[in-house]
Amino acid sequence: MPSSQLERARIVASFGRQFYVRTLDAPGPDRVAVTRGKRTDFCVGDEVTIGLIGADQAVIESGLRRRSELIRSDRYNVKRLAANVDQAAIVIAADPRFSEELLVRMLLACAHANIPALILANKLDLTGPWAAIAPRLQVYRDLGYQVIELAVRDHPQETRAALAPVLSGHNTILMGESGMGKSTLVNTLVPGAALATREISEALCAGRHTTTFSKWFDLPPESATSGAIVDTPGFQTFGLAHVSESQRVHAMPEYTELIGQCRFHNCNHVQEPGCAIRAALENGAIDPIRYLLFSRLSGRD
Ligand SMILES: Nc1nc2c(ncn2[C@@H]2O[C@H](COP(=O)(O)OP(=O)(O)OP(=O)(O)O)[C@@H](O)[C@H]2O)c(=O)[nH]1
Ligand SMILES: [Mg+2]
Ligand SMILES: [Zn+2]
Repeated sequence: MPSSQLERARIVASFGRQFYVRTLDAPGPDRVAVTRGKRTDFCVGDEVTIGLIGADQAVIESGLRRRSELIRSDRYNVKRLAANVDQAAIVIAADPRFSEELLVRMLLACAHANIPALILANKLDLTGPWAAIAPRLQVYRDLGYQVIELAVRDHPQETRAALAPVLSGHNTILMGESGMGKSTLVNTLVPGAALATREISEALCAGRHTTTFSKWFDLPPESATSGAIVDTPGFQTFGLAHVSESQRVHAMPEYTELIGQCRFHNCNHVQEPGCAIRAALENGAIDPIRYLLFSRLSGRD
């Protein structure tokens, strides 16, 4: 059944083999969409052409070229988190205490995808646990990452004001572990986001409480002059099978200027004599926790 008229659309939610699409050129209702054949490698943010079916359904005919693609992967699977985002905001918090290993992994994935990352440190109101993470935040600031401190739940106004300059004009993916406050932040920035999420959950039969699928929200004028934000489900692992050893080293800002200075060109930066990275570690120029986390990343995951 070929569709008569094709329109450009964006995938604004993806759940298994089902999608929600929003037309790009002319306003219209968001539609449930299915793909033709077996193609399922679309993800939220993808721009596609669709054929309209009735008032509220669509079929995805083809995908348009991705300008960016953020993925995580293990030996067996590649999982696309979002396409066509130009910025990542990694949400962390003191309670539950964020995993710094996952933070390192997310930052490496962003660097590999050529997507600039910033860090949103949420739950500033939890002063006790916060004291324990404050020194770690400073390490990331010293490396050049922008770290923005937020108390999203209790200070929505301040949250919008703090984020407007960084979100305006960008398509930003929110990523991080479960319970850090990503959806709370989306609900603060986008009026009606919770309701829209419930509606999509029902349409796609994806009910449940925490976030189970990714969603694209266009930002309203009160939060940013333009741009979009993508809410994603929290995760417990973040595989980097698609990032080679050498790409990982290049994605560590404190390593980049030392690359090529080790005595052996195939140095693993662990025990080899004449290792420039070990030397920097020993004289305090490299943070020991990041060194340890990085050296523990196995080549396969
Ligand atoms: N104390 C405190 N709690 C917060 C803050 N922001 C969010 N929370 C709480 O943290 C919990 C988790 O928030 P969510 O927004 O659902 O977290 P999420 O990152 O979307 O989690 P997943 O969807 O599971 O990935 C909720 O109980 C929020 O009320 C904050 O600024 N301070
Ligand atoms: Mg959520
Ligand atoms: Zn070395």
